[in-house]
Amino acid sequence: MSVAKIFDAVMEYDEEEVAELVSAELANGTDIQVILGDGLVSALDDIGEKFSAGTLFVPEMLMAAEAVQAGLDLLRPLLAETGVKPIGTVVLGTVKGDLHDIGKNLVGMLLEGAGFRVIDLGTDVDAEQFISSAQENEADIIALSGLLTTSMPEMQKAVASLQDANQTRNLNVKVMVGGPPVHQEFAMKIGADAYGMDAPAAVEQARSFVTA
Ligand code: B1M
Repeated sequence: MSVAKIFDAVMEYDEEEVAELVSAELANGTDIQVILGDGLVSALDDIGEKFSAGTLFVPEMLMAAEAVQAGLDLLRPLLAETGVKPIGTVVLGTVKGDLHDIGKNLVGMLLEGAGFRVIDLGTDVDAEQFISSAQENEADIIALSGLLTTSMPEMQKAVASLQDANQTRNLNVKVMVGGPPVHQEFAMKIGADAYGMDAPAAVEQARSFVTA
């Protein structure tokens, strides 16, 4: 038995096997951080690299994310119990008027896998909801997802409101945007702090904000 088997089970998209192996490692007394880091997260990093290189695609990335989620479901309560500190808090949602959530969920799963606390506000989220939640949860980052062309002006509004809130409501929150109609130039134009081309890139950006 070893965490390498968990890594392999994620790479084989085998949700049940991941859950069984994680339970067995926990029963063996293996450190949770080792299960998380060497078993689950490193597999997702590998999947992310393959996705970015174009050697595997969204369905495989989703299956891998679901397999990791099966393991995370078992670890999450234990992580909370042992008081392992999250590396940061991200408020995540799909912007107002947009109901697509598969990509957002994937971003959320990878962020959780990387050790972030994720407050997922769901879909059709307006600027004030993002800001209030960031304030309540002392978030480090707001992450805006959008799939429709009409989501772009909504993102612009949300970023402008957040910049205003950073000045007037004593917030210090970074904002990143992502989704198919969005690109780096647009992100910079609307004043976002970062653009995540895909879910692994969103994790990298989020990591850079909390380690800077
Ligand atoms: Co919709 N839809 N849809 N749809 N839909 C698209 C987006 C569309 C491109 C299809 C098309 O016409 N070819 C088109 C948008 C056109 C446009 O505006 N440019 C479209 C349309 C028009 C619509 C409706 C208007 C259709 C209608 O009713 N007439 C309607 C709108 C509803 C609304 O939102 N108000 C609608 C509805 C739906 C369904 C409900 C049926 C369903 C969504 C189900 C759900 O999400 N639970 C749906 C689907 C499934 C799609 C497609 C087929 C697939 C989207 C998806 O989940 N991709 C889509 C066409 C397509 O993309 N091929 C389409 C997989 C997902 C993993 O990728 O979300 O891109 P994605 O996420 C990626 C990256 O973008 C990135 O990371 C993820 C992983 O790498 N990313 C981030 C995403 N968010 C990020 C945030 C970040 C960083 C990275 O940081 C903050």
